[in-house]
Amino acid sequence: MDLAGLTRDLEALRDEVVSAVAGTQEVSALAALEVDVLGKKGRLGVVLRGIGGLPTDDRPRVGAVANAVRVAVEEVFQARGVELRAKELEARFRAETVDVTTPGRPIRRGSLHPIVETAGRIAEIFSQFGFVVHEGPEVEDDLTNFQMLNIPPDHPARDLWDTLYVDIDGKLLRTHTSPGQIRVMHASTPPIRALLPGRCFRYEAIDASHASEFFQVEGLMIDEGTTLGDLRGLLDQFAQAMFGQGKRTRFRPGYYPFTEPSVAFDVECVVCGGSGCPACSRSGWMTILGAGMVHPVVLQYGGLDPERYQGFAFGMGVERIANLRHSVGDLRLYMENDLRFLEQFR
Ligand code: 2NL
Repeated sequence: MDLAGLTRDLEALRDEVVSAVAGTQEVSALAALEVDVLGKKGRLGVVLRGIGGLPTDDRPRVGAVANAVRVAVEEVFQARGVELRAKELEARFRAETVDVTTPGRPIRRGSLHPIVETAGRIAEIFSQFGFVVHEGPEVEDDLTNFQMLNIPPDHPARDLWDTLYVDIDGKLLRTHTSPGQIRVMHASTPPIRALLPGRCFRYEAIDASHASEFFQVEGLMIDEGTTLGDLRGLLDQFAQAMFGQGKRTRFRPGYYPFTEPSVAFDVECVVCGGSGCPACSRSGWMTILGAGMVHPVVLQYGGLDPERYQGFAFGMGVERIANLRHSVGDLRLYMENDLRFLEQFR
């Protein structure tokens, strides 16, 4: 190969590479082409190895041409590289664009079960009168669930509570939250203002108004000189807060072994306002809870001196209160977890 031939080859290679570079569309293709031309075993190198066969005098001139070709080729690679990288970045930006104005996917929100919500509202009202929420165990012993509440073994009053027994140490499922109140009495000194919400259990034939599990909220207040009038005033305030200002209330005589005297507390019918309707069996009144002055024997069992302290207690079924609040007619609905029912309380 002579000087003119090599020069021609170099320039032909340059022209070919320049148009090939211009035709590349991707950074990866450009990089492959660059290795093919400028790499260690690349085509420029192959041509340059021909210089060794030239007469020594010709070598500097071909060397200069070769250098100029290398510089020109490197420049087009560099320039096309800048173009292609910019193009690919632009395409990526377009593909990865986030539309920040797209509305978010809705999150399915849960809500409180109507029984939990009602128990919470009851606790909120009594907490405004200084009552503190306590909890007791669901599995109780006979002593705390019955005997300390003045319900001795084999006493006919036991028939008021059909009990579910647990197969260990004569334990049972609490039939009311009262044993929790006994525990509070043992753990505190008066003045006591305690509120006990919780799940209770009874052996029942199930229907619209009887369940084997239900929620109760019980309250207990003990101090020196506490009277039935204090109970009446407190419950009256509760009824107004729960069912509306101006509602009339009344006490009727009742019976519980753990209170003496015992009363039923009625509120003017929330449906008819007292004129009489099917909801109140035409009486104009609805019984919302039972209450009374804590029996002296129960105070003694609770470790308190009945000569010094008096107290009252009350208990209500949360399902019953929720039924009145939401006009629900069947207690079983609270346990079926049918979303068509539950979603009405969101
Ligand atoms: C009802 C009636 C009541 C009590 C619960 C109580 C607790 C102690 C002492 C005395 Cl430690 N009494 N609790 C008193 C009267 C009524 O509940 O029908 N509940 C659903």
